Amino acid sequence: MNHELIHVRVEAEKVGVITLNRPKQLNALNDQLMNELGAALKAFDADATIGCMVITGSEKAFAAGADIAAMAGYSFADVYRDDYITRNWEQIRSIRKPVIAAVSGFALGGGCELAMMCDFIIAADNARFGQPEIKLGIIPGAGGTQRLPRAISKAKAMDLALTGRMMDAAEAERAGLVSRVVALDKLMEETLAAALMICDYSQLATMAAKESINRAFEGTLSDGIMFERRMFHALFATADQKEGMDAFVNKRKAKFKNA
Ligand code: DAK
Repeated sequence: MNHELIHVRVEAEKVGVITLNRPKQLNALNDQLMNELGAALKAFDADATIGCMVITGSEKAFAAGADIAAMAGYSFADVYRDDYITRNWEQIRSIRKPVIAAVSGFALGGGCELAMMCDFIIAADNARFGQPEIKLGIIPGAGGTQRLPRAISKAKAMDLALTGRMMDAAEAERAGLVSRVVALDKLMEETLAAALMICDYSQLATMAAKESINRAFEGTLSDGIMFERRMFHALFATADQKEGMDAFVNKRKAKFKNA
């Protein structure tokens, strides 16, 4: 597959790594980049050898938001008629395997929203998160007003979205937006170690865990618990459950077959 605005590679034959690559624009997200990202994620999701994906950017910017220059001239009629950027921003939501965001530098506006669409965020100590759209006379448009309060509380989400200020990595970790903060020069090493760990588990179980946790954000607690219970029961129909428990009982390392 040919990509111009992203780099795509496979690590250790099982982790799909996508690097956003518009360095001059701090990885500002335009239509082409989002199309390429969606296509690469879907290709990895369909590839049985891939167990986990990583999206990352540059040291200076994960992504500084949607491309403001590309958006500036649009009218309401343009964006409403064309369902502006919705069609290719939502593709990540259909990905079933785990996706980790490895964030260094700026993750602003759509960049912060893209990171939040991933399953979890590992941040470098220079990462800075924010929803500065208010400074442009708009509001977050790719889920920021919905995912941010769920991730970090209403108070902090309001603070970020209404003042447009940035939050550093330490604050983001305290607030629960990122799962861990690591030194900048260790970001990919730590993220790949997490991804490889995930790849070694049963894909059936990792997908079920992802699907179940995502349910927590979609419906009621009792529906979520019931969904989890059924997924839990269903995993007893897999060879991987037999393998995992047999390996534990016999004090050996499990070898999962995704079956
Ligand atoms: N778009 C386009 N270009 C950008 C950009 C962006 N978001 N961010 C930076 N750049 C460009 C700059 O224009 C500059 O280009 P040149 O002047 O060199 O040609 C280059 O990147 C370097 O930027 P700076 O010179 O400004 O670098 P600094 O280190 O001084 O500052 C900064 C870095 C990140 C603080 C600053 O660039 C900045 O404030 N950038 C804008 C951040 C921002 O406002 N982001 C939110 C954009 S609105 C939706 C989906 C998504 C969205 C909405 C709807 N749907 C699904 C419906 C998302 C909206 C947004 O993200």
